Amino acid sequence: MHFNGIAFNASGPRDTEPEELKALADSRACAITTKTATIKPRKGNPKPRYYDDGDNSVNSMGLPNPGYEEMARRIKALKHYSDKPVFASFSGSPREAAAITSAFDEAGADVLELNLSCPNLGKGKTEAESWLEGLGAVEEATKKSLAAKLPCFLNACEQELFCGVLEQSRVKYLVAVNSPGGGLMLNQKNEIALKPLHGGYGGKGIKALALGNVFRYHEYFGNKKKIIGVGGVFSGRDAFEHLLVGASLVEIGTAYQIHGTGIFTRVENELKTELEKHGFKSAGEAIGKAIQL
Ligand code: RRO
Repeated sequence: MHFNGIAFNASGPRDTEPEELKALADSRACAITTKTATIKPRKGNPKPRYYDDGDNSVNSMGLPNPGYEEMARRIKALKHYSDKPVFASFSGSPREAAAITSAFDEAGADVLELNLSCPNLGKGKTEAESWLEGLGAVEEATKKSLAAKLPCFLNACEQELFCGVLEQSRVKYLVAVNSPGGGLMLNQKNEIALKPLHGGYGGKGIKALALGNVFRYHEYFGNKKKIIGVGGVFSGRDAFEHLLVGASLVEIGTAYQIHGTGIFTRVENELKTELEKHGFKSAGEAIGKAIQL
């Protein structure tokens, strides 16, 4: 699989409708992630369900999506239009996950991305056992590369428990991190910005947590897994920091929602300058090169 760059979109913002996927294909994004799909179509939560202040966001989308059968048709059309790698995100019980995996595999998706870390579902499945089951079902359903969209861990013990599960699986891409749940923002009118009150928190404020998670995965797995850093990437410097702690690719969520596809051009251009400034000949050379005091 070839990535013509290091930055692409995180699952969630502007990646459901055919015209949004086409815009990603036409952009500098080096791959395309599709919105997490479920077995049945979902309307999602009541609006307002997204809010940002230019730096940070909260969302309580509630997994709105057209269902996996329609998403498979959109992935197929996207693969006819573009040769960029497509990461097809999905969520569900092990049985549902297996059915969705087969459909997305057949539609031409390059990487099957299991999302069991949505902060806005009643039972946010962040237990290691549910991952074991889900990954097992997905592994049986496809021979293609697998990715896991991981929750934002706040402590090392819990993250290491998951590392044990991931070690037993053939997941190749660790996508870290999903939005930590329980965020709340107020708008300028002093209103709680989201109808469901709380939501997943994204943007500049989670960069430190994302870097912390990426660093631990890199310490644990070295080169055995590829880490995709997600959280607070607005600039080339942010992407560079993700590389330094161990990511080999980065995904952009809140900044893509706010700035549109131009963010990928900006991050790639600024990263080039940043790498040169610090004496790295390529992005690959910078991976895991953070200096420890
Ligand atoms: O749709 C959502 O509410 C959502 C999902 Br599936 C997710 O994985 N992460 C997020 O912040 N929102």
